[in-house]
Amino acid sequence: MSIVRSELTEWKALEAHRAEMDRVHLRALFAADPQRAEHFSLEAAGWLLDYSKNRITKTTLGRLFALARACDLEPARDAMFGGEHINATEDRAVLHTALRNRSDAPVYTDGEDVMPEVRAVLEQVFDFAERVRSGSWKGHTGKPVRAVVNLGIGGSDLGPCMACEALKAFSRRDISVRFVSNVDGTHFAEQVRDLDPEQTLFVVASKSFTTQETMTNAHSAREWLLASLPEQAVARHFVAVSTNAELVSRFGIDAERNMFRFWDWVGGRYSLCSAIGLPLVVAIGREGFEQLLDGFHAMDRHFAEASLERNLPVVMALLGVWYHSFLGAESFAVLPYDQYLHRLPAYLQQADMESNGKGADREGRPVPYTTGPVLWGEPGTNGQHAFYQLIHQGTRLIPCDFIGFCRSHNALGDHHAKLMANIFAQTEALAFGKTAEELRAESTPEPLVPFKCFEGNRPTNTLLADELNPYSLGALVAAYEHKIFCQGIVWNILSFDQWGVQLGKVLAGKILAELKAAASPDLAHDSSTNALIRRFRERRQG
Ligand code: G6Q
Repeated sequence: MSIVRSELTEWKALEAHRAEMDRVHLRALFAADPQRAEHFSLEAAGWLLDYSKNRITKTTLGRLFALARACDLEPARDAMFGGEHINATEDRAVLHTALRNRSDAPVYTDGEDVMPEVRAVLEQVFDFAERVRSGSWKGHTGKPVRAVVNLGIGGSDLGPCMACEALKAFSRRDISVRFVSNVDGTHFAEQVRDLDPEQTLFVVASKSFTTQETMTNAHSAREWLLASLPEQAVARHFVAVSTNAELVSRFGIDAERNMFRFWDWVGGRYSLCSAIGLPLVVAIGREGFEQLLDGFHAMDRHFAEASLERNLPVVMALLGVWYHSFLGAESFAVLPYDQYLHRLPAYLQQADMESNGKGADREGRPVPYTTGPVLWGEPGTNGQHAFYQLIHQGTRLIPCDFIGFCRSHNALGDHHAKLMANIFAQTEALAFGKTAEELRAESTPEPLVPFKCFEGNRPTNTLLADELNPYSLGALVAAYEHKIFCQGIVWNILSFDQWGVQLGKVLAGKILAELKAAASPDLAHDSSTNALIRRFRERRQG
């Protein structure tokens, strides 16, 4: 049995340090070191991370790096890149980094180089997407595709959906790429209501090809298509991204030619660079997708090679550990100041919360400290007029990542300068606040002083890149992926399984049968669940 993390000397050193840092304000830290921004910034793969507005000193960082080393972070990182079965409960390797390996180096797992297959599937995806983009892929009646509808959920939806939104400026506008994930029929109905079946291509994206939501939507899509086209049309209007060739064929899709494979060592929430990215390739083309892979790869190499002290994902991870495990922060906000990134918080919510929302350590013991935070966020500046109040003056500590770009794709008047003025102003206000003395100096009426005071000392990171493009998006997502990995290592949890998703699925199957039963079923749930099921059965006819 390994030592519980919170028993490590390095962990205890940080606990002791917390007491010292309790009294330290960012105002004092900045006043004491005029070069603080320089001392607490680093750059990787086109991104600047300014982490100077955090409640840290060199001592804090030194102790965090010591903790990371005590947790064997570097060997753990090498084990992931090296194809070891680090997803222990599913006995699998975790090799999303192979999907964007742009070097000639082989990547081995179980004695086999996965790169030839990775490259072959990528070529198959590029070739197919190009046929859709050029119009040479025709629907059943000979018309080109004008809409691609991805049917998938979770990891088979959030990545390509987020990236298609993020990279709209690089996308073909004459082919509409849409996403249907929810089992709520409204989602499907609203996404297809203005589409022409003759010009619509469905991508059934499901690693297992058994997921209830996706298969329900796939069957509804089939019915929708066959309402106006004959059975043979399925082969021209459906393709699949899956690992399950048998079920794909049974659905009527030619698994030989129109199924795009991936592998069990690609976790759903880490699958954007696999064939799951197909709708994105249709949108931005081969060149754009390759630039995305380049960005991912550049951050992967940085993470694999840089020292912990100069390693952007490692620093982001350890700052999170500091706030969540030592300073009591329960949540973490991601605030992109770019409208194109409006789905990024939802995407990262899955990446982070499904990975590190775990309560058992690697040896199955309950962890005596808190693990992954609640991740949330909205694009700026909308959030400023909604929830920022609580971040500024509420009683909770909420570390935030502010994400921005020096250039805009839509340079209308002074919009972009205004947007960026807001991002910089927010991190400044959060760090430095406004004191009672400053308010009095401005002749604020005394009764209002307590309400207008901003304590400040609210920690933020600023992530700044020149432009939102496929490369910078890839590098950003990779940074968060590796951040999550590092935190999982420090917290000694298994970041790559998701057993917590299972229970609800099993119970929903049982209740579905009860909802559909013709005669009143014998219900053996708790009194609340029984009553809700009865009420729904009684009232659903309106
Ligand atoms: C992600 C999870 C989960 C998964 C979905 C869809 O890491 O495993 O979100 O991606 O449940 O699964 P399928 O691709 O098998 O339909």
